[in-house]
Amino acid sequence: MKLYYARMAPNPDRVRYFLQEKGVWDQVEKTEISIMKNEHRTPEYRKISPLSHVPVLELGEGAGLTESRAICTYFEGLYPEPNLMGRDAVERATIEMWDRRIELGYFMMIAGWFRNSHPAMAELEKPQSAEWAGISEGRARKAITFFDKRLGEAEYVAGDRFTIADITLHVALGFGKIVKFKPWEEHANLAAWRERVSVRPGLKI
Ligand SMILES: N[C@@H](CCC(=O)N[C@@H](CS)C(=O)NCC(=O)O)C(=O)O
Repeated sequence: MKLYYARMAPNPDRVRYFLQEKGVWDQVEKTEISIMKNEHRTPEYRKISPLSHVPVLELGEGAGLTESRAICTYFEGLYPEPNLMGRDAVERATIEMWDRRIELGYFMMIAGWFRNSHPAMAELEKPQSAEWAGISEGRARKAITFFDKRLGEAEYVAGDRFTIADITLHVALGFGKIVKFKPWEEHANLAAWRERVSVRPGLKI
């Protein structure tokens, strides 16, 4: 088993924080891929990641996982404690619902905003679309008010304990800094939650 990951990239970071929370990040064999050097687009790498994405968890004999959440699900199975994805049917479904709301409703909007507006992405995002960037920005700003409200009702994103949904939000907020979006400066519930989670040893950079 080998994890292909990149530094300072949100999807690989989601897996890294997950494994740090599990306390097993240092035990997993890893290969670092540089996106800026286009190492994820070589024919060799495409054999394990047909979409040229990081992260990838290579499982041997041609099998591999190329979605960050699927990689987390695999590690949750290998290392069940501390539990980050739910203990019973209702909790698993609730955590997945919140995690996907963050991923699809916020994280992806930050990605669309960043990739379509930042000069550093011109090479990777062809064509860049200023209109798409603007729409994504608007949706990200709207979505975060929903999550701020949620965090006024619950201590953590999916309820009363820390889960993968908090990791996804933590990653997405960090990602937003690249477009200078720091919504915790204007949303008090988000700010209080951020204080709570960012001191966790598993979420350190
Ligand atoms: N849905 C995938 C997305 C993976 C993804 O887009 N990774 C980015 C890094 S954060 C990437 O590989 N980008 C390279 C590119 O766009 O060329 C996941 O959750 O792992």
